[in-house]
Amino acid sequence: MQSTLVLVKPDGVQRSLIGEILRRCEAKGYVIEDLKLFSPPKELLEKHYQEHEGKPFYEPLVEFMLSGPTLACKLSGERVIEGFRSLAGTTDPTTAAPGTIRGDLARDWGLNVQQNLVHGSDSEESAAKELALWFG
Ligand code: IDP
Ligand code: MG
Repeated sequence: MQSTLVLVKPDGVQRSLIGEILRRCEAKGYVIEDLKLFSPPKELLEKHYQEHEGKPFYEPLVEFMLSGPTLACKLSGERVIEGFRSLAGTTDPTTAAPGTIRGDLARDWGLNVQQNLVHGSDSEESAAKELALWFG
C-alpha cells in the first residue's frame, strides 16, 4: 500500500473547499489516514519547497503558504501518488483539464499558477520525506 501527502493550500481552506477536495479523494476510493489543519511554521514550508529554492516564484510561494491555515492529509491506496496527481490536474489551473480539482475549482487570480488549491507528492521519495515533515 502506498501513501502520499495531500495539502489543501490556504486558498482552498479560505474558499471552503476542504470538504469538496476530500470528497473527491474518497469517491476515487482512497483512504484518509490522518488529517491536520494548522498554520505551518516558515521552516516547515521552506523544507517542503526546498527543491524550488532560488526560483523566482519561491519566496512569494512561501509567503502565500503562510497566509492562512493549510489542511495536511495522509492519503493511502495502491498507486495513490500518481492517482492523486491525476485527480489534482496539471499545475496551471487555467489549463488544467476539466474534471480535475484544479481544472474544475481553480483559476488564475492574477498570480499566474500560484493558487492552485492542492499539493500532492510527486514520487515515493518525496512522499516519504513530506509525510515525515508534516506528520512526523
Ligand atoms: P506541482 O504543485 O504541480 O507539483 P511544482 O512545479 O512542484 O507544481 O510547483 C510547486 C508550486 O509552486 C505549484 O503548485 C504552485 O503553487 C507554485 N508555482 C509553480 N510554478 C509557479 C510559477 O511559475 N509562478 C507562481 N507559482 C508557481
Ligand atoms: Mg511539485
